[in-house]
Amino acid sequence: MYGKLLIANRGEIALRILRAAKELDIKTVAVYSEADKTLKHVLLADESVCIGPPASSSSYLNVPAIIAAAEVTSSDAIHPGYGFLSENARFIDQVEKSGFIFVGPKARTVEIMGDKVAAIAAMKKSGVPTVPGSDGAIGDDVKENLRIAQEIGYPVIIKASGGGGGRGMRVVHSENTLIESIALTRAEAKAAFDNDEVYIEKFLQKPRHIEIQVLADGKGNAVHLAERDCSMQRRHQKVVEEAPAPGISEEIRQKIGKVCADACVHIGYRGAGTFEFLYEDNHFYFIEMNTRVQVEHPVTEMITGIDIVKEQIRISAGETLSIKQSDVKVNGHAIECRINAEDSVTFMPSPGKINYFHVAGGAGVRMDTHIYSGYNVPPYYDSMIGKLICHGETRDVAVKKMQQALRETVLDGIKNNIPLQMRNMQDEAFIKGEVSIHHLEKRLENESKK
Ligand code: MV4
Repeated sequence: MYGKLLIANRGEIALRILRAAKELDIKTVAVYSEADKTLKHVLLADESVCIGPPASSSSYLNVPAIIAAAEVTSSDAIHPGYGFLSENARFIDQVEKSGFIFVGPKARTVEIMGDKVAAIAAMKKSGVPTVPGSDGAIGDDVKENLRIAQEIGYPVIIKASGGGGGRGMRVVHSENTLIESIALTRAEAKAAFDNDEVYIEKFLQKPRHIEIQVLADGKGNAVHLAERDCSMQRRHQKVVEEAPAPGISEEIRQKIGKVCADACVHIGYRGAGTFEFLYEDNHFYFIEMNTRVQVEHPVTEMITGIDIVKEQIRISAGETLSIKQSDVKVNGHAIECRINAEDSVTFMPSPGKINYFHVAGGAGVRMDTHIYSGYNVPPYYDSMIGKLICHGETRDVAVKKMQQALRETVLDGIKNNIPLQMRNMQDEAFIKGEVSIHHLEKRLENESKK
């Protein structure tokens, strides 16, 4: 194992990475912006380096500053967390060319997964079920495109290869608007991603978002850590996540999980990763692969007992995966509520000083957060300030625990979404475990009419 890890992120995930490193007896280096001197992990790290002004573009996205910080501190490795540079293939390339270990996949893998057409092609070749659609990027032949969409059957969705996470998509309900929609999506994609490649998929109308967590060592070993359901979302931002997904049997879990683990071996995947699927009418359809640790990884940790961040670090040090598939058992149920500094009705960000923070407690209650009484939430970054995770023997118990944990939490001084999460934990459809990706937005629309 190496001796020093630089954490190229902020907030709760930076603290999460620091804790994992400490457990592995690895020294930590925090890099922080001028707005982040008082972050909890900066105060706890063995060393810290200011890398620039508050704006992310000048600090957490500033590649030369981060590499320089790794150099002056003689760090061995860099953990990117999520967001920022975590899925930037050029960053990975520079990290490795500068002689540091990147905690994550190879640059080439990240590049492929960032190109949705290439990612889908790689997955198809590896035996992963995909959405019926065009075989890769489409051309500009009007007749041919009409034929492709006709064969798929309307409604279809046009997606930009450079998009993902909800950017660069357009739903088409009939052949009347197909050609103009392709042209529009292509033009937007060219402007936004400098890549005008687009492809067509069958539009699934009421899917759930189910994703499979994997770990692979890049040396032929890979396991899956079951699935998460992340259907409770608003504007492509997840709000509540859980594991396992309601209604997925052990047989189905092992079947789709093995497909993902085998695909990891097939493509030479290394590190933690997530296969994102749309799930409708008992079928899984691959849409994207995330090559980073995800915000919602704790629900998987709670049901499997596996520390995903420690595994990422061990894998990056060249260790062989110590977990066999038969070691991975699903125990109980876990739910995560994202805690955001925002108005719980208007969703307007609400940075500012936290006068008082009291964390919920009890068996199976976990709060991953960097905030503390007196901490000032800066206005420059994402409004997520923590995650409350509850684990119970059953899903019903986990919901009850979450209701109580939300009640116990005191977060005074800034507006936050705890009132929204309370409503979510009392939402009948959510409690039944049968919500699609559209459920929350539809409910919010109804609530706003009342
Ligand atoms: C889809 C879809 C329906 N059919 N693809 C949105 C984000 C990106 N990851 C893919 N997305 C979607 N792709 C087909 N063929 C619906 C969505 C979608 C969605 C997916 C996951 C989570 C939330 C979503 C919200 C709206 C639309």
